[in-house]
Amino acid sequence: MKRFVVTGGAGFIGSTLVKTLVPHGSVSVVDNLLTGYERNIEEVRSCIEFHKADIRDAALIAPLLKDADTVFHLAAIPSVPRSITDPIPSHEVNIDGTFNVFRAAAEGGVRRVVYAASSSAYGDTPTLPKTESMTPHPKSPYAAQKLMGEYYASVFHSCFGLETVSLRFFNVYGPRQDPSSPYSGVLSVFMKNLLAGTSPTIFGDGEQTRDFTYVEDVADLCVKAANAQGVTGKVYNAGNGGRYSLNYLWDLLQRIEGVKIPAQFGPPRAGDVRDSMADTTAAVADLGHSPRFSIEEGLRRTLEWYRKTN
Ligand code: UD2
Repeated sequence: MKRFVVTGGAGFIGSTLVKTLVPHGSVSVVDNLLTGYERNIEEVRSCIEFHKADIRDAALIAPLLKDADTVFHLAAIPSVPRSITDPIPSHEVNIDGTFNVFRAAAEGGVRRVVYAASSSAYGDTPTLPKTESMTPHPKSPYAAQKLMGEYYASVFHSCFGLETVSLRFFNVYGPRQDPSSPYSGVLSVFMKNLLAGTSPTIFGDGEQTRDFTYVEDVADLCVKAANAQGVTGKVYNAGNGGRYSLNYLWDLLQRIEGVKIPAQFGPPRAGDVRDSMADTTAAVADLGHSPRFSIEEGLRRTLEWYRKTN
């Protein structure tokens, strides 16, 4: 039986991946519960191992990763604004912690590491869609940290023979995304406002666009990246290949719910990228990426989940 380790497995994306992996092998979750919750993995708790551990602690995590078939490295302190207001923890987790994970994997005989990189690496390069061959232009500490993780993935492959694949996640949304922090992803905040009948605050004019990707499509792609041949040391976009503005999505959500709640507008956020959209050609060709969820379907499922759990 294959053994999988998911760092950040109690988080929003990680917990979805854990559920996807459970039928395929034994799954260990490594999470410090900083932004994750045990309730996210409650459904599968009896068939997984859970380790409350911080990836900044190299000695603690090394034995947990040892001899795994695949380590999915999703543990991170996400958020562009959080990395600006509080840059030290995000640096320590996203760079030092990531180094610890690659090192533990290389020394512990792990076959492959799938690394959760970020579309933020592209920055504001004017060309759309973003292709993996473009020169990165990180605009925030978070973007720089996630890019450094890609470089480490590539170097651990070339220097230490560790199989690695980096997936640049593009604005993932879906059930279990936590809307309660000032750094929460925008769609989770929109859902919370919609159900409470309150106005969201849109930073800037709302015409910025994102390639919103449903969480199950991302989890499926992680599994494909673990198994694909001829892809190690490489970086792939894990997006949908579309883009929607915040104004459009807030309108769409109001139409789905049959309500009218005007948004409020605030100043643009430091470090924000204007437009983001993935070229998925390489992920489709090399990894077999085939996203299943349209934005309407993804939003409906997500909204249903927030309604049920409210
Ligand atoms: C970045 C990355 C994404 C992922 C994520 C992790 C880009 C293009 N994307 O997402 O791939 O790594 O970081 O955190 O860099 N906003 C509002 N109101 C709110 C909250 C957000 O208007 O209440 C705006 C925000 O200013 C931004 C957009 O919504 O323009 C998306 O923000 P986000 O925090 O959901 O995600 P983003 O794009 O920083």
